[in-house]
This record gives sequence, structure tokens and C-alpha cells, in this order.
Amino acid sequence: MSDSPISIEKHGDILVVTSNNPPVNALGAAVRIGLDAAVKQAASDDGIKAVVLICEGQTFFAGADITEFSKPPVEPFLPAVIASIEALNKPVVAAIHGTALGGGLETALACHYRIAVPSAKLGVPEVKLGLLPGAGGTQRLPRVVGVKAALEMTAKGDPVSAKLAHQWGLVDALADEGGLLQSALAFAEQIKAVRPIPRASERSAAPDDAAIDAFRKENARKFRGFDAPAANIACVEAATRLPFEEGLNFERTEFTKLMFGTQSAAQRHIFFAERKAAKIDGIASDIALRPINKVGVIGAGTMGGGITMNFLSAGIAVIIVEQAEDALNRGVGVIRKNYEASAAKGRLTSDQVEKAMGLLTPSLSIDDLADCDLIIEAIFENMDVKKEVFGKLDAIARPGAILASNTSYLNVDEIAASTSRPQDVVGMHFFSPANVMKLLEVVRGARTADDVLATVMKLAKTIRKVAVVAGVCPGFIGNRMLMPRQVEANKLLMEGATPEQIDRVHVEFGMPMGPFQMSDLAGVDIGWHRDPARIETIRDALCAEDRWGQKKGAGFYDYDEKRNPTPSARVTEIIEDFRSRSNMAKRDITDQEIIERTLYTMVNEGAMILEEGMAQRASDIDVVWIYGYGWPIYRGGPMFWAGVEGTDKIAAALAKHGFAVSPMLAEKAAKSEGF
Ligand code: 3H9
Repeated sequence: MSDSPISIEKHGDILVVTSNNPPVNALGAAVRIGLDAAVKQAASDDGIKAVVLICEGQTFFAGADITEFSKPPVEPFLPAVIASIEALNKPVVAAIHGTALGGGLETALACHYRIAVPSAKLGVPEVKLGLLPGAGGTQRLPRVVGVKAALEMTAKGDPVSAKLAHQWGLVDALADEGGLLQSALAFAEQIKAVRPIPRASERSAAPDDAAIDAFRKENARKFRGFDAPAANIACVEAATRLPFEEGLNFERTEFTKLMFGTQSAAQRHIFFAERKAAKIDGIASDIALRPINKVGVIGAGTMGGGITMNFLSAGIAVIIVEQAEDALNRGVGVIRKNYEASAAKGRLTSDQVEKAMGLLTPSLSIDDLADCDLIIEAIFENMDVKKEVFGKLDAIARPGAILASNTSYLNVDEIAASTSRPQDVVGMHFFSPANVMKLLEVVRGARTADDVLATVMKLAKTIRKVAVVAGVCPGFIGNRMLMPRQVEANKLLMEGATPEQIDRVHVEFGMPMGPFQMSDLAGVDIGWHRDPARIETIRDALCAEDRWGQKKGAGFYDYDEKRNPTPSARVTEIIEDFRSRSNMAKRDITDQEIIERTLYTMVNEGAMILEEGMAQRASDIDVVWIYGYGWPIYRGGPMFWAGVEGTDKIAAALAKHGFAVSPMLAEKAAKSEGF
């Protein structure tokens, strides 16, 4: 087995089976073949009394090899390998470090004992790939941890700590952090003669219909639109009703349905898209990066504060600068309040709050940023003001410091030109609330240096953002695609649709909210000219009447004190007034037309973004929309969805409505290809 990722070694009468399949010990064909052979070896050698299964490198098996899912299957299949481990007539101890995930945890569940270092995490994240644990996990897990915990683990997919897993009985013993193999060998020594050998499949899972019903109800909103959570729940339920083998068959049927469905294809696409987005075309992955130990943030408003929290939470010191003392105090106060709210929910300890706040230095002088490694400007969107700030930064920042703007649509090259070091200037477009939203658009200016871009992309991972490289164009990737959607949504109102209908179509599609709900949340007045006498659009009319959205209790909808929306008779009047003044006839608008004019147009814009080289790849656009705007992940982002919907159908509908179809979309349509 010399080329195999699986090696075996005898330690007295204990066989140590080791996997070495970097980077994450995925259970690909070579690993399965090796494991199968190791089990046979253990069974046939009378000198072996117990087996320890352990992994080298950063982690225990992190799951099946997802890259194999789109290829023809190769034997032995994982469920069979796992069954042979469980059936072995000698005890097997799984020795876990890093993350035992998916098929990895299923393998561990088939082992007769599990020992883990305290830092390890255990989980079945298949649901996040639109799947379920398909190698017996849904049947063994409830038999080991009970129905409630199994529902949480399978249908939500978040891993649990080894310590919690120990309390639940999923882990039999905790090992020394640095001495997993020794601990596992000592453990195996103790249990090697214990009979009967404990097997998860031979246990039973007590039925708990009340818990299952309650779980479905509690999570109905979270699971809306997704197929996989319900399938996971059904499998856990089956574990409480069916004998083990029948439960496995049920699991297999459900797994296969999900595996060949479009939702899982979409979610797997996003898994790889997210990782690909971190790679920058044309820049070597080993380029030397600039060290970032101290960050300056200019502006202590909502954006500046949120941006600051990302760094503090990652243990990076921040100096936050404001012009006026009260604004500075308010900003710092909000940061503390946000941390304390997380602590109250049990997500942080008070020590962690104090540690984060201890890394923050408030200042009223921009000169205090002189020794920062990265300075992020987060002031309001005005080119002249930004240029002035960057001119000042040019004068005070140390040579080599990275100067970033959080602009959401302004020209980063123009901002860079106000400095003598455009190579050090980059855009870092965070999404609001910046401490919560995962997306970061990193805007590469015409002269941004390669190491600056690579440093910021790497830093994004440190502060737990998903970063995408965008080129300089109005609105970059995300907001640029929002524009045609908004324009068409407004036109549709004039032609006869209501805000409620358009929003409903978007929500039914899977978006968290529709364009008008979003407008009310963000503020209808954003970007308004502020002249109540100048009424040229429906939006102007709303703003003139103080209907600025949720914050004013009225916008495209009316709101009660709890911000529950109801359709507004006044808004209907305003729209009708505009329509009659423009001599437009009202007509019935179908839901399909709304999709074609607000979503197909986004695909068209995405294709133009690709043509112009403003995004590196179609999957980057998908990542932007999933993590920045809540596009339903089970539809894989607008460009992936275009392939499912049919680029030919999309191009034809756009042409029918009179839009200019982008050449790239036309080309894909001609070949009936996706992006
Ligand atoms: C399953 O198990 C199905 C079974 O129930 C049923 C079977 C019948 N396969 O994330 P990273 C790659 S479904 C293939 O940047 P980290 C990844 O693409 C599986 N490749 O590292 C990347 O490649 P590249 C259930 C995988 O340290 C590289 O490894 N398991 C897999 O930030 C490094 O990854 C999961 O869903 C895989 N399973 O995080 C776990 N996993 O360098 C998925 C990773 O070319 N994985 N790669 O870009 C993870 O959650 C994270 O990768 C992990 C490490 C936490 C393990």
C-alpha cells in the first residue's frame, strides 16, 4: 500500500491505521480503498486485538470528496466501507483532531469508540451542500445523541465542540491536546477486551414526535425554500421508527434525490465558488504580503464602526478617527453596545468584550494614523471629500501603508489619483451591517499593486469575510447589478404592478426581501436630491411626503410601531397620479414578467460585467449575490441560475422586452450553455 494515503503500523497488538490525504483528508476513492484493505488486514490478523483510526495533517476526515460527486462513482462506496468498519469483530477507536465532518463523522460513528482532542469539532454539514449524511449518519447519529441533538446537527449542519460531543456521549473520552495517538492507544488498551463491542447500529433511537414537530415549526422560516433540511428531519424521524437496515435504505433514497437535484448542485457550486473567489488571476499565490498589525478607520458612523469591529474581533488593533468628539463617543459607544449585546446572547464572554475594546483607540486627529499598516476611509459618498481625505493620508501615512476606500460606487482610480502612491490604494467595499455581512468587494484600481491586492484578499479571510475582486465601474459588481433591477421595478409600478406584487415575487423566488421592502429598510431618501418641490419620480413624491421608509413609519408601505408593514393606500394614490399624468394605461403584470424584467436583466448586467473584465469569473458574481444580498443559495447565484433557467430562454425574453442582450449572453444562449 505504498502509494496509498492509508498506512498501517502495529503498536503491540493494536493496529494504527493512519490517513494522510491533504489538505482535509477527504474520503476519496484512494482513501476508501486503503481503509477497506486495512479493515481486512485487521480482521485476518489474529495478533491484532484493537484498531486506532487516526489522521495526519490539519484534520480528521472532513467528509466525502465533494469533487467526486460530479464524476462516475468508484467502488468501494463509503457506506460499504463504513459498514465493514462497524462489523469488524475487534474494537475500533476513532482518534479525532481538527474537524470530523460529514462522511468523516459518519466513519467515526461506525467506529466503536471515539476519542477527541478538546479543540476538535464534530458535525454533519451536508445540509449546507443541499444534502444529508448519506453514509448512515442520519441513522447512527440519533441512536447515539438522541433525536433533539441529531435534528440540530443534521438539519442545521453546524459542528459542535468535542467538549459538548463528550457531554452528549458522541465522544467517549477527551484526549491530551498534543498527544492524541498516545491517548488513543492507552484507551484502546483499556477497551480491547470489552465485549460485546458497542455498535451504534445496534442501539435504538427513542421516538420523540413532539420534538420533531417543534423543531420543524421553530425553524420553518430558516428552512424556507430549501429541500435538504426537511429530508434530514425525515431521515432522523425514520431512525426512530424503522429497523437500522430499513432506515439506511430510506436515507439512501432521500440522499439520491437530493444529490441529483438542482439545489445541491447550486450549493456545491457555491462551496467551490467561495474558495475560488479568493484566488486572484495573474498573481502568484506565494507573493510576499504586507504585514497588517495596526489598522486605521476614518469615520465612526455605522459603516466605520462595523468595519472596526471586524478587526477588533480578529485581534487586530484599530485607531478610529472622527472629527467631532460627540460623534466619536457615539461611535465607540455603539461598538461597545454591539459587543455587549453579543455577550448577553452568550456568543462572547465579558473578557472577550474587554479584550476587543482594549484594542480600540479613539482619536480626533487623522495624524494619529501615521504608523498604521492599513487605513480604511469610511466617510460619506462624496468624491471631493474623499479626495481631500486621501490627499491628507498621502501626507501622513507611512510609506507602504495600504490606503483603502469603503466607497460603494465611486471611482477608485480617481480617488487614488489624489495621492502620490496610487499603487497603495484599493477599494474595500463592506456591506452593511459591516460586522455581520460576510461579503467584501475588493476593488482593484488600474494601478493597485499586486501585493496590495493579495494582502487585502488574505486579510479578508483573517477577518472572516468572503472576498471577491471587482474592477472599477459604477457600483462594482453587486450594486451595479442592482441598478437595472431597480429601474425595471420602478417602471413596472408605473405600468400596473404594485410594490406588494413585485416584492412577493422576489420573496417567493427566495430573496430575503423584495426591492421595495429593501428600499424601505435602507431608507427611501438615500441619494434623494432633498428638494420637496422637485417631484419627478415616485420616489421623489414619497420623500417629499416624509415617507422615507421604516425609520419614518412610512415608505412604500405603512408600518406600525413594531415595523410590521401593510400596503399603503396613499402609495397607490401616488402611483396612480403619476400614471395618469404620464398618460400611461394600467395593465395586468404577470409574475413571470416581473422575473424577466427584474432578474433576467441582472443576468444580462452580470454578463456585461464579465465582458468588461470587472469580475474575474461568473462564479465570483454568484458569491457577491449570495453573501452580499441574500440571493437564495439553493439557486446558486444569478449566473449559475441563468444556466438552470436556460440562457436561451433568458436572452429571448430580454429581446422580447426590448433590452439589448449582451454579446456574451447571446453567445451562451446560442449554445444553450450556462456561464
Ligand atoms: C459528505 O461527506 C457526504 C456523505 O455524507 C455521504 C457520502 C455517500 N472534498 O475550506 P478550505 C478542499 S459531503 C473535496 O479552504 P479551511 C477545498 O475545496 C462532505 N475537497 O480550508 C480547498 O481546496 P482548494 C461533507 C474539499 O481550513 C481545500 O480543501 N463535508 C473538501 O478553511 C481547503 O479547504 C463538508 O462539507 C471535501 N469534502 O476549512 C466539509 N473539503 O485549496 C467541507 C475541503 O483547491 N469542508 N476541500 O481551494 C469544510 O468545511 C472546510 O474545508 C474545512 C477546512 C472546515 C474542512
